[in-house]
Amino acid sequence: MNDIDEIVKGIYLKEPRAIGRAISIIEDGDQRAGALLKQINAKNIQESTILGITGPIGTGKSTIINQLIAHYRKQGNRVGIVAIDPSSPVSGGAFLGDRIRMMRHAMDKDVVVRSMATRGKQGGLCAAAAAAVRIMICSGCDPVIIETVGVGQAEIDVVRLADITILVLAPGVGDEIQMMKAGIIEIADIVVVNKAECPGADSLFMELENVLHQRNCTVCRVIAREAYGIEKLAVFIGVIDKERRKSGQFTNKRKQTRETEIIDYAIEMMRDELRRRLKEYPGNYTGDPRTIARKLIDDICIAELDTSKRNCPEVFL
Ligand SMILES: Nc1nc2c(ncn2[C@@H]2O[C@H](COP(=O)(O)OP(=O)(O)O)[C@@H](O)[C@H]2O)c(=O)[nH]1
Ligand SMILES: [Mg+2]
Repeated sequence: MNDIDEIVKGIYLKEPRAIGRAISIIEDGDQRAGALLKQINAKNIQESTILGITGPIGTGKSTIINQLIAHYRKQGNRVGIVAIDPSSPVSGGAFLGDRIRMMRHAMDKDVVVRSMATRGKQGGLCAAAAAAVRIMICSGCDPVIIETVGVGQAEIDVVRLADITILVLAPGVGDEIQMMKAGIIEIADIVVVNKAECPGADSLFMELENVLHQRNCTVCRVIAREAYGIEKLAVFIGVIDKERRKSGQFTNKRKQTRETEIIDYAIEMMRDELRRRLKEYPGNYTGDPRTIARKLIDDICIAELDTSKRNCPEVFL
């Protein structure tokens, strides 16, 4: 048995080391990644729900996640967490803080935590995060929670992997208006006003209700530190999940995510191939760029007919 088989077996047996190694193989772009991903095909992939939790740093995302973990563990569910670390020098401390807070569940084998850095991985982050989610689902996690700071395109892309997106805001923390501009608020299914005991929470709540009342988006008040509002939040999540599964919206969204992923992969593969071919292109690319582009693509298509075997990673949810 080669070690990929060993790792795959370990994932299904819920072995933390196998799960950790598998995610590293994907994250590092190890050449065994393709072989590994081919074997990660959980039949239950549609049964697990993926939650995206996003919002500015310091609003209480990690605290809420800890409370949600406790909630789902009480129900007997195994929980996965993929924390996307913005890896700026400033957030180094915040990231460490996350780990410490997660320690509450550190001894629990049915809580799988993995953080991933965004640094230098804009393109590949989404694929790696998707793979990590999938590996966790294969190991029996439901739900899998993705935590990300909702800034930048990379993070928005990651949030799109989620079936249900929760935006966490808090009075006096972060720039809410900026979040709205960033479009994160557009994709939120639930907006949480955390730190509800703090001054400014009520006006933030009302402002959000005003902005969001035309949209089918729930706003709820939470005091994560005291677990206040967590049960209610979990009920909202459960209701949305149930409704979407019943209406077919759940499957549709997964299909859309899958399509986007396939296209991203195809473009990535094309880009490398085009660069390579362009280097070998005779002349100085004089003439109409569009015509040259067409010719390059036609050449690839002709070459493709001759090669049946292509290395094609599969990271589908
Ligand atoms: N006052 C108050 N502080 C909170 C609450 N929830 C979390 N915090 C604090 O807010 C800070 C940031 O929380 P954290 O969960 O790390 O936020 P994240 O950066 O969004 O993950 C921490 O010091 C928490 O203890 C709350 O309900 N009320
Ligand atoms: Mg955090």
